[in-house]
Amino acid sequence: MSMIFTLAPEPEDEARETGRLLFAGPVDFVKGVTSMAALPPADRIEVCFAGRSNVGKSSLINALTGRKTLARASNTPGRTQEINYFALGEARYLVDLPGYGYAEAPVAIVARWQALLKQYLAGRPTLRRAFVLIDARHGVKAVDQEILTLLDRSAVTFQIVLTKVDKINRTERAAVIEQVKGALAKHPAAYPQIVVTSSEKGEGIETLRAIIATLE
Ligand SMILES: Nc1nc2c(ncn2[C@@H]2O[C@H](COP(=O)(O)OP(=O)(O)OP(=O)(O)O)[C@@H](O)[C@H]2O)c(=O)[nH]1
Ligand SMILES: [Mg+2]
Repeated sequence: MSMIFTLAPEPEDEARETGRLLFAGPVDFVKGVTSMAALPPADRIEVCFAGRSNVGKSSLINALTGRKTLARASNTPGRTQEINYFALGEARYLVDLPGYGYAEAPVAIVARWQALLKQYLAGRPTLRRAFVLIDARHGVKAVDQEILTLLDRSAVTFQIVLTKVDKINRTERAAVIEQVKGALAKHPAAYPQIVVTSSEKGEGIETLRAIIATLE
């Protein structure tokens, strides 16, 4: 079977409004978790944000929720060192994950984060969709492919979100979209729509809000 990958369309008015309302409501930090045993009860749908260190996971959560400092974002790679749970209204969790592919932190610490990240991605029954963020300047790398393969094996649907598109021009944008489409071809767990975003300029944010708000 060959999959057709496209860009996520602009949301319909109704979905856009559902997304706007959900994200304009309460969003609360629940807890930071460093072991699977400490995860909150699996009692509602959750979506997570995975990606290489510094790709913009925490910034995207802040842009979605319109709160500048809800998730800790920083230019220092490895900023997010726990699995951070945010309650979005009463029926959803947003999950900010530690980055992968970060070589600078002490080896033992990186190994611990990575093990937890993999256990989480492979073993959370209520994880409804994993958003895998890809820096639009870099495209899909080998270290991303490893995570995508893990998600395939765990049968967790993942959706690619290109980040930081404000940093590239139109030609580069077209090229990276093609690269991503090619990289997704061999992944059965890939959701066929790619979301293009800029947390800085707001591009794609309403689309992503609508996607999250209308997941069932
Ligand atoms: N220009 C631009 N910069 C961005 C964007 N998103 C994030 N950044 C910057 O990229 C850097 C990393 O962002 P974070 O959101 O902390 O990245 P992260 O993926 O959470 O990083 P870790 O927690 O270390 O894995 C910060 O300096 C952000 O300001 C964007 O859309 N555009
Ligand atoms: Mg972070």
